[in-house]
Amino acid sequence: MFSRIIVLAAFLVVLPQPEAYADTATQTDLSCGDGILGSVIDWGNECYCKLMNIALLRTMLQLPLEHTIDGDFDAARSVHSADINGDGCMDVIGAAYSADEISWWENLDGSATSWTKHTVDGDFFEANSVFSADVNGDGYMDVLGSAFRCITWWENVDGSGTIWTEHTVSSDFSGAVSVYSADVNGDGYMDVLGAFHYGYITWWENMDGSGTRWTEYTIRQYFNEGTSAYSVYSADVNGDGCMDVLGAAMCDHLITWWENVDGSGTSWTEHTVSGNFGYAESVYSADVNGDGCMDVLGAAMQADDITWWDLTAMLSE
Ligand SMILES: [Ca+2]
Ligand SMILES: [Ca+2]
Ligand SMILES: [Ca+2]
Ligand SMILES: [Ca+2]
Repeated sequence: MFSRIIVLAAFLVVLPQPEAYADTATQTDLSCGDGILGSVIDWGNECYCKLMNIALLRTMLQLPLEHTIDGDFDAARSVHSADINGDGCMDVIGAAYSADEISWWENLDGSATSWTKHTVDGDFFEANSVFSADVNGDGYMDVLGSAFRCITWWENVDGSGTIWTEHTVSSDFSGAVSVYSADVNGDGYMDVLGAFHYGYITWWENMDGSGTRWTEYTIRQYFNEGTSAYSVYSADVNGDGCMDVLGAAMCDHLITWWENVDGSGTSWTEHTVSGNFGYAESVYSADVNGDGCMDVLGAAMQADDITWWDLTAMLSE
């Protein structure tokens, strides 16, 4: 805060000063509107400066700016971003648990300040996770969602994001809590992954690329505490060109990755990243330290931890 005050004081001093001005050290109110360019002329409880200078000041001071996209998305549970309508502007997708809803908000001019809401599905019971990928490979971004009883994707029929056709990937399991999409077996078709509260980490092969025929493969069935899997992600963790899978198992306090042994997605070797990560709720992977190798990140609900693990070091052990 002290450094911000120094920057603010320096800015006020270098401004053109048409007339004698007040002591800037005592100026405290910069929230007023349009007026005379420059610093204060008549000192009092008001200041005078153009709005453009207020904007510049905000940039210089790096004030955090919060933008609410939707303030009435009942029990919002999951958020993701992708260019849903292909206009070059990144949009936002969300899942609302109590509203039973999957929706996306169109970023109208690309500035992320003006949004139009489009509902993908308003009757998706207990929606809890959302993601976006071009599931059927037609060039249009589709939307994936998990709800308590199913894993589903919605086809963006004409690329506008206003006409959606629902395709169920799985309705066999209760307790789906996380959905993701990647080409797990490297055949060029986007596949779907899911984590189920009752202990499953599963992926479904997109058999012909259309996203209408799926074959299920269970990567891990039941953790020690049973009701456990909470998050799933996919990346080539060990850099061998084959997509691997990561999972967080809450009740086992476990962050795990499964090595896709031959790239087919049918043979997996389990590697524990951490077995003591208090109520592991979320897992992710990225090259955090820039050494060219993928690392693992996790969020632990009970331990209040956000952690990353240097997988390069772990793999070399
Ligand atoms: Ca867009
Ligand atoms: Ca598509
Ligand atoms: Ca595939
Ligand atoms: Ca790999």
